[in-house]
Amino acid sequence: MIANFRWLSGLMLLLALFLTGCSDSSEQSQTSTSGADADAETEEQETTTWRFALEEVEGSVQDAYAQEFKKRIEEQSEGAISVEIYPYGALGTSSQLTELVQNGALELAFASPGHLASVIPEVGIFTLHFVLSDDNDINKKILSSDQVHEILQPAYHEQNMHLLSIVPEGWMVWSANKPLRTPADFDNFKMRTMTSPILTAAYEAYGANPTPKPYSEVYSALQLGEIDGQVNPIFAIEEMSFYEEQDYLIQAKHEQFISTFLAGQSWFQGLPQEQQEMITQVRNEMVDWIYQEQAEYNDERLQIIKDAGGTEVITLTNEERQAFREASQPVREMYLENAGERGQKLLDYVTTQVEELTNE
Ligand code: 6CS
Repeated sequence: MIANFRWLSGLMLLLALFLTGCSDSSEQSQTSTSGADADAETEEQETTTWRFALEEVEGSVQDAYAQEFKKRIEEQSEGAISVEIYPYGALGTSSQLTELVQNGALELAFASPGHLASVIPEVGIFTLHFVLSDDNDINKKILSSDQVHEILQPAYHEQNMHLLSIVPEGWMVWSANKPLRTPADFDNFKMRTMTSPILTAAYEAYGANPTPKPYSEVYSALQLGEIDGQVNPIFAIEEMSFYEEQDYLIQAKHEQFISTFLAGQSWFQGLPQEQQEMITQVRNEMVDWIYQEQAEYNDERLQIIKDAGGTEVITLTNEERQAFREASQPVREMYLENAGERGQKLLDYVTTQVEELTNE
């Protein structure tokens, strides 16, 4: 777990980020002198650093994405750009990372709708249950489409952020201290959720008692019995050791965990055209890559949990899922109240596409 001292060092790092401001090393070396020092500095001046913060620890799906992005950008820029990755715990909570990007203290970050919908209600669509397809090939086509990006982009721009990619991280799985097979099983169940109100409404619809908390507090809340369960993709349940504190994992395929990869809008707009194009090209080329990679991560980690023993894995039948599907429908109204016309357009587009692509 992320110990307090890591948060303290994170705070110090944050302070340093604010004090140094833009990461372009040329800005920091204006007092160059002569000789070998000057040569070394000239070399240093040619490298620009892009800081990329994650909501997850090393070894996670976000880390895999960031490492691959870093490799591709550094290769394509032939060393002119260096991508520095800050895993979860180095800087702050998801909401704090979003603020850092908005303020220009960070260039790149992940921001998951489960937290981000508090700032951009439109992305709350990705926390609604049973909206996306059961088939991830269909979800890939929809989520990487220009249409979805074009609907969402103005909402990101209004918050001084630029949406780069919508990244899947696997099916959400409930971990619990009892089997959860019907909405009635959720009655008063203390379910830890991410912090957006749209997400908490999704669990209120089942009769649960949603308990929003930052990611870093989930393990101790389970240990102390402050919550009865939580929901995350399998890879996260394994790497954050949540399964050690829970007796059941329930696969309802009710929601795909989606994150969004974003940049500061002012920063992105200020980049030279060729660098903007390089980012767009790399993110396009990584769509197939991340869908495959996350599936492998989740399969491997499920096996680790099964091998460890002590956790029963339950997969809901289609009939059992149907009861949750029906109970989840009223939450769409709340989403639309929050997300307005743009939310309506997005929900209409996604649901129509799911239907059309399923019937193809
Ligand atoms: O549950 C959460 O808060 C987090 N879960 C994952 C898998 N990624 C980031 C997010 O903050």
